[in-house]
Parts: sequence; C-alpha cells; structure tokens
Amino acid sequence: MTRPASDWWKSAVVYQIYPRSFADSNGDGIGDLAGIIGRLDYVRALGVDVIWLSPVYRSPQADNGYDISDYRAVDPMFGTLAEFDAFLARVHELGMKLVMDLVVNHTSDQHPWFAESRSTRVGSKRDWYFWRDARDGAEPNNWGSLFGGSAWQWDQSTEQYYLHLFERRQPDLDWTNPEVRAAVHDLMSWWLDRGVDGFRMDVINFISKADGLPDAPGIPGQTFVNAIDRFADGPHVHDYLAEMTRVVFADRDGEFMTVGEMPAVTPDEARLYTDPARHELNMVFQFEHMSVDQGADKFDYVGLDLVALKKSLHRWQIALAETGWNSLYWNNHDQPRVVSRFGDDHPDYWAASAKVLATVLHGMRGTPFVYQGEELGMTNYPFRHPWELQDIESLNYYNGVLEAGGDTGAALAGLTRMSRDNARTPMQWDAGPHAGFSSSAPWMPVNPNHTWLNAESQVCAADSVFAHYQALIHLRHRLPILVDGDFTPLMAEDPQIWAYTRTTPTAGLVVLANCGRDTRAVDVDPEWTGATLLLGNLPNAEASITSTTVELAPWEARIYLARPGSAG
Ligand code: TEU
Ligand code: CA
Repeated sequence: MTRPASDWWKSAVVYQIYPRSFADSNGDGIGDLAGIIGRLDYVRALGVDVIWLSPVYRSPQADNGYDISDYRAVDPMFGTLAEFDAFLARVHELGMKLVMDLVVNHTSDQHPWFAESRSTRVGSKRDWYFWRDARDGAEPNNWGSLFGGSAWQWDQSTEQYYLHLFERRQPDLDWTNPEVRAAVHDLMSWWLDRGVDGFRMDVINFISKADGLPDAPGIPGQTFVNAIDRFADGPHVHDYLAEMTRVVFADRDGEFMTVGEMPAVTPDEARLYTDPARHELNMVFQFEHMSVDQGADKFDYVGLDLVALKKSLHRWQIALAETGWNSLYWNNHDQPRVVSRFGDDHPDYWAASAKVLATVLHGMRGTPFVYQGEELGMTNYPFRHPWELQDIESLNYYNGVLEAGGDTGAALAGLTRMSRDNARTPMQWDAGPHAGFSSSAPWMPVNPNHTWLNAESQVCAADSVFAHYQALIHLRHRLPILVDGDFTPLMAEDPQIWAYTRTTPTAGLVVLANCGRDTRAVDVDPEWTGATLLLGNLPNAEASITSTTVELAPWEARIYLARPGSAG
C-alpha cells in the first residue's frame, strides 16, 4: 500500500525532549541546547523520526518555560538562537524532523503584550487578555485554576481581574480577538520560515472559552470549582484551528506535523479535530487513560485497574478507526514514569514490565511518542521531603493541604506517586557523578538508581529496554500493518492479560502480554496457529504458535505475525 506523502507522520515515532532535564553542557546544572546537540546521535540511534522539543523560548520559568515572555527568542538558560539553528540543522542532517512546543493559550505575565494590556484599561492591547470587573466585590466567576485557587487575579492599578486557567503568571489570551489570532499565526510562520517541521500545541482545546464566561456548576458554598467544561472544546475552537491551518500551512510546501494537547477531550471531539477533511490537526493528545488510577484529584492514587486502562485505550482505537488519528503515549513531562505507574518497578520485573508496556502501546494504531528516559525504563523518584519537589503544581498542592490543616503525609505520598516532578529528574546517561547529565549538581536530584539504570549500560546490550524500543520502532517502519491494520481487542475483561490483533485482508498480527507476576496460559483462536514470532521481551519464547494455548511468563509480551509474506 502506498501512502500519500502528506501522511508521513502516520508511520513516524516521536521522541520528546524536556530541555531542562536532558543534558547540561556548561555545568550550571540545567540542560541546554548545546547539551542536546551533543546527544543527538543517541536519539538517532533509537530510530525515531521526529523530535518534539519542550519550550526553549525566553521565559521567567514560572512553569518551566510554559510561560513565554518572547516567542521569537531562546532563553539564555538554554542557549542562543544561533545554537538553536545549529541544533535544527543537525536534526535535519540526521534525517529527523523537529516539532516545536506552541504555548499560546496563555503567555507569561512578563510578555510585552501583557505588560501593555495591564498598563491601562483603554490601551490597544487591553482586549488581548480577559479583563473583568469584580462581581459583588469578588472574582468575576467561580472558575478554579488548574494549579489551585481562583482562576482570577486582581490587578490593583487598573482595578480589574484577569483570567489565568493555570498559574497567575500565565494570563490567558483572548482568542475572540482577531489581532491575537494573527499574532499567533505570525509567530508560527516565523518558526516555520526558520525550518521547523510543525508544532505540539499546548492545551489548544482551551483557547475558546464559553461565551460570557458563565459560572461552572458547583456545590453551594464551594468557592472555586473545576470549570473545565467551560473552556475545553469551546464554541469557536474548531474555527480557530481551521483558520490557523489555512493561514499558516496552506501555501507552504513541506512535510509538517501538528498535535494538539487536549485535556478532557472526548473521542467525538477528537474525531472532528483530526478528520483530514476538516484541516485542523493531524492528531491530539487525549488524557482519558491518564486518569484511570486517580480518585478525587490527580494526587489521590487509587491503584491501577488494568481492565479500565485497556478499555479506555481500546475505546479510542475504535473511535478513531475510520476517521481521524490517535497519538499513543504513556509518558511526557507532566506524568509520573510509566514503569512505576502501570508496570512493576521491583528490580526483578522492572525491565520486563517496561518492555511489556512499550509493546502493547507501540502495537496499537496511531503515532507513538517516547518521552526521554522512557526508552531506558526510567522510574519514579523516591521523594521523601516536600523540599525535594520543584514543580509549581506540586508545591501549590502541598502548601494547600498544609494551610488547610490536612494530612501532609498523605499529600506527599500522593505527590511521590503522581507528581510531574517524577518526569523531570535528570536523564540518566551513565553511572558516574550526576548520571553524566551535568558536571555539577543538577536543578533536580538524580535518581539514585542511575548507578545501574542508565543509557551507557543499555545502548550496546541486546536485551536492554532501549534495544526493545529500538526494535518496536524498527517494526513500525517496516510493517505497514502496524500503521494501517484494523484493531480488535481480545480478552477485554481479563485483569492481567493485554491482548489484541491487528489485521488487514492479507495479514495479521497478534499482540499478547502478561501484565502481572503469575505465569498465565492464554487461549488463542486456531486461525493463529503457525503465526511466527516477530518480537518478544524474554528469552526462549516459542518461535511460532503451535497450539491454541500460549503460555506467558510473568511480564512477558510477544508479537506474532500470520501470513508474513504479505505483511500489510
Ligand atoms: O499541560 C496541560 C495540563 O492540563 C496538564 O497536563 C497539566 O500538566 C496538569 O496535569 C494539570 O493538573 C500543559 C503542559 O504540558 C504543562 O507542562 C503546563 O504546565 C500547562 O499546559 C500550562 O502551560
Ligand atoms: Ca546548562
């Protein structure tokens, strides 16, 4: 099957780099562009097609670069624009593409646009942001910030409130204003002219708020409520994205990729965003599978229900089967490490379970994303004290519990499991001081397990987690059935076995995985007899399916291929 060149991203694998934590070249303890350049051969060796670079723009770093004060500059902490150009050139030389992070739901409060907006009620940029009068001497509505407290901040000098869905230093842009949209289109074009290959768009389904900013339903007496329904997938968001595509991409030659980050997005909305006929986005990041182990809030860890996790991802596979396209991810800079979360980070099962999770994700239909260190099976950090946490969301949560006189021990336990800090400890390059990340103490502590869990020990080992990721990425490039094949779940109610098939009229793959510590026998349909082993994560797997029962060792995964002569 030949695929149109414009669909190249359907068979691509993306690697996310979080620059603060990847590689530090100048010994200030913070990762930087020169550090990344020095490690690009490693990324190339993994076999990925695209790098997504988390923000390196000029920023006061209130939210680690997701608060941008100049969209056309590199923060000195990360390097210079010249170093960025050298980095981009090297990425292209190595045959990869670069996708930039586009953070335009909000800016930093230090952005000149906001400085002008806040300076006077009658200025030309006042209506670039949401300014509202007090209501009965208090906030204009009951929306809560996603980082805690109210979503409104009082400005003393002009005596109005401004809206910030995230931290108070991240004021929301008002996209109903065509000048705002044009300014965003301009900065996107500026980066595309520089040679970048697309964008990962931060909380892009939040850019259209409900008209009139109405209160969200809350419990009487509750001050600030989670108002996500008032700004996720709002009334004009599809128009804004279609307009963006038209203005920014329509007259441009090249192979681009766009992915929209979309908390709370539903499958029906995602199908609209990614329907190629609508020219909005190539794919979205949905969050449903990231909440299956959360209770009352994201730090209320309730344990993994594997059936719920499978059903969630399977539902998305089926929802976007005919129209639209999925992204596939376990990790990013906002999520705890998957081997600690959905796998088993006990030393006996750590490597096997990291490979099982990789196998079931990369076997599905969609574009897989790998977050730095995931390809090594990096684990959560053993946080013991609140002062080890760095993230604004973590700190706000902990301090909120402290001020309310709540159970800080439970709060710290929840943060240790679920906080974003887990994703942000330094990349573990080797067993040496600071894990080879920096020549001096890094901005976040290095995981003590770097003495045995590191890149140097894995890149040349044939049975490493890294080698398994390499093999999965290679398979995606080699077998069109992994890209196009229909997805059918098997044993959906089984609490330990994760199994499904991928089929085309002429070939079939069956993915079988044991997500637990007990050996399990799996019944397979007789039609799979004779299928041959493509990839397994443990030694001594049967080279083909010889009966209707396949026995899987603890945390074992295998991919079998039927009718290999016509794989796709
Ligand atoms: O995150 C958006 C988001 O809603 C969550 O993923 C967030 O990390 C958290 O779970 C809220 O409880 C994006 C970025 O990925 C994140 O790093 C930024 O902090 C956020 O937007 C604001 O720009
Ligand atoms: Ca540095």
